[in-house]
Amino acid sequence: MIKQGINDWQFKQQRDSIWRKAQVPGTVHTDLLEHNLINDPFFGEEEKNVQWVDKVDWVYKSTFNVDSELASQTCIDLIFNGLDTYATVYLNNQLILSSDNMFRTYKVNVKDWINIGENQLIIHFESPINHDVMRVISGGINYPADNDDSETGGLGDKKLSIFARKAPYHYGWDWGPRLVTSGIWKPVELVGYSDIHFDDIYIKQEQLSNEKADLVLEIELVAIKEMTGECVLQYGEQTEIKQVELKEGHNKVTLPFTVVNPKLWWSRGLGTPHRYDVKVAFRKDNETLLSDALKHGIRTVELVRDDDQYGKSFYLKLNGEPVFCKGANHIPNDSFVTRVTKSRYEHEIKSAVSANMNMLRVWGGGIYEDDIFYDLCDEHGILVWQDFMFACTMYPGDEPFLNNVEQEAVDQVKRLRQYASVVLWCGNNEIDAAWAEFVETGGWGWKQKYDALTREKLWADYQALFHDILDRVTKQYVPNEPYWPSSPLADLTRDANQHALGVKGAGDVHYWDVWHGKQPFEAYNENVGRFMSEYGFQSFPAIETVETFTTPDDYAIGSDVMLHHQKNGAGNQLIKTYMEKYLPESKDFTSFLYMSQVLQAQGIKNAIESHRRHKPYCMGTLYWQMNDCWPVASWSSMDYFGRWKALHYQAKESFRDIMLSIEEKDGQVNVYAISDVLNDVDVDIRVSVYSLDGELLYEEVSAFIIKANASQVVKNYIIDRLIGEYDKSQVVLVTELIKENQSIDQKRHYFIPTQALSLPLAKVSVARDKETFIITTDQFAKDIYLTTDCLGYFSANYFDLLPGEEKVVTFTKRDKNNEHLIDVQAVSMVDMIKI
Ligand code: BMA
Repeated sequence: MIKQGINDWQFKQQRDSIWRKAQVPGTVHTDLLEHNLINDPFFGEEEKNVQWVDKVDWVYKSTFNVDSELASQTCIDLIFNGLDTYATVYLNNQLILSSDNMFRTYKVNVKDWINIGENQLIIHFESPINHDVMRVISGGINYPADNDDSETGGLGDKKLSIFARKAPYHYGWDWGPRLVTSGIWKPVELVGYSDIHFDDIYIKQEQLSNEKADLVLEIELVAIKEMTGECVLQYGEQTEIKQVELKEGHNKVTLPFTVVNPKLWWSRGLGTPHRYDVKVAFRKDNETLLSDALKHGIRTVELVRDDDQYGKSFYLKLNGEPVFCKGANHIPNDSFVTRVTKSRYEHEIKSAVSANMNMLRVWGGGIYEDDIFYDLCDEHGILVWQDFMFACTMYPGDEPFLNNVEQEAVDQVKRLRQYASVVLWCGNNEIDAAWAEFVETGGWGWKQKYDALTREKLWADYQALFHDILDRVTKQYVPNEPYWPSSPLADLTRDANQHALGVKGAGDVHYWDVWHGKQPFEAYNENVGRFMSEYGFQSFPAIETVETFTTPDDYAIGSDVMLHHQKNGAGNQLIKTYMEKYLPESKDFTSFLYMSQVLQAQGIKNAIESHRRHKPYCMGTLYWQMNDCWPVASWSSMDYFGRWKALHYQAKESFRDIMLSIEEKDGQVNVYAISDVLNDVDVDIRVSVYSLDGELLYEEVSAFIIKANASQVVKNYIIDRLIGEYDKSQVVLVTELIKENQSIDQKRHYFIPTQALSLPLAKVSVARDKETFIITTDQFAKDIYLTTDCLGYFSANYFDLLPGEEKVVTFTKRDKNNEHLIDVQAVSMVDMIKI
């Protein structure tokens, strides 16, 4: 087999004559930016000035040489791993492909058109807007895609994102700009062969027990002519060989084998994410004609939905063990995904691991992620909830569209099923609940906008897509893995019980009554479902991030530029309203950014810990959202540059595998011990009350056995008795978990909102001891904020200290080779407020 990448590219606007150098993989926008033909769309309000880019056609061309060895192969496939989106492809003036789906892989045998020596490949990208606009203008249905920012795109209310099999968020979202890209977003390559070629390699799992794993290697291969030979599988230390007779054309070879005493793949926290090294080869007469290598994790996964006293359970069993899923929703890391380097993915997944997560949901309004992402999830034991790319609107149901989606699903499932981390396939984001077919008054008011016939059609189209096609494809290609048609969804009853309207005792829940519904943070305590797959609260990124898209003149939350980087219309007002309720008033713009992060962290702490306290009733908590695709005010815990917000540090504390959580209810505090590990653990629990001056007022240490994989109340106090004559506003409850003389968790609780605390003028000090920093304070300090001039993250940040306490923190640099000695600064909330 001979492989050759097509690398030297040029691009131009269709009607222009000047060709310019292009980057492939890439997008038109990033190429224009490279040549200074547009300003950075992330700066200021520049997004508005680049809206013309998606209304014109673009052409990419590459002139490349093919040597006689490649040209003489019997079959020469030209493989397009990702064309965004409406592309017409010519090889040496011969039309070879018309494509209309950025999520599909297209393969064309170009044997008849390839030349020895120079060849020319030309790809025309039709404007996705021009391509689809007629579908609305000519009396078609105007679909309810609320996030499609057609206004900014100059299209009034015409939502076109529905028609293109292209990342929905390109058209705008409530955290993202509208940047409708075109381009070659994945590599183009030539693959020539004259004997055989692997089309697909899959290791299917049949049976798994502690003693053995029964697996089947399934290979799809193309043979140019009939031949006999042997398939050789190297699986870890073991070798399996099968004699095969191949017919000309497409063949499927299966090779069943057994791994004795298999090492299983576990998610982070439950065990090691073991993967076997696998090599698959085809040998003929002792000569290896072809070989390929991959890694494979052995695990079973089951979505358990059993009737119980509350309704129906909803949890994953990994290798037979119930897993409490902890993590966040992932969106694409950039509006221009081709800019996302391996190191950015590594930073994201390491940040998930460092924050004690074990799951990310690849949300349906973005992209099926790059292999690097899933490979990292496999490596680090991060489970993936994988949506298909459909979100927040109804979709067409014509034959060509459905066929296109079916092929997309086949391509993506076959690509992603090899990753042990991908454990759940989900049809779409929020469409079932938004439409709410079986509850007339339910949903987001979409169905009421259409006449009876259109309504019927839209729901029938929905069912064809999410209840038939995707169900069928997953059953066929991943029969042992769960498919869930929509998130959120209560059940599959085809009646009013199906929709996740409100919090129910079945299915998964997107809980937005806090934030969109303006409910207080305390509402998180009461509104817990079986699996909380979305909930969130916004904050602003840090000033260093704001500086990248503003000038100092824009430093006001209500400035045009800051408003442009806030895509949720009600967002700023919501932040202000909640802030007035919970936190003191910030003294200036930078302080407001800080305070918004503290607010977000406090809110989401409530949610996460409430969800975890409700284990095993609730078995999953994924906040909205992990990351950003540009610098913006959003629900993310990590901004566009990967800077951890206060929430990310809080998530680390609240996601600990073994931890304490304090609940205040009806004049009492309940101290919970929550464990996500599979064995009982002996600990000491220290409960103490301190005055804010640092005086110990009460202390109690008791030994305890924390039950495996459970949540339990370990201590309970009547508040009035616990704090006695002391003033509620002057004390803090500190609980600590001690294992083998090591403090493994500490949680604090104040009996009044932060806003009502009187904050003394604390002076926080930082002392360095080689690679660690020791933080102390002369007076009570709230939400101490450590900063440095280097990219990376601290082991802890936004923590409280009493005088006399010290906190030791370390810093993980993003760039390991960076020798720079970091300088750490510390401030606390009192430095941020109006006094
Ligand atoms: C959920 C998500 C996104 C959205 C977020 C915040 O509905 O699925 O569509 O960005 O809420 O509104």
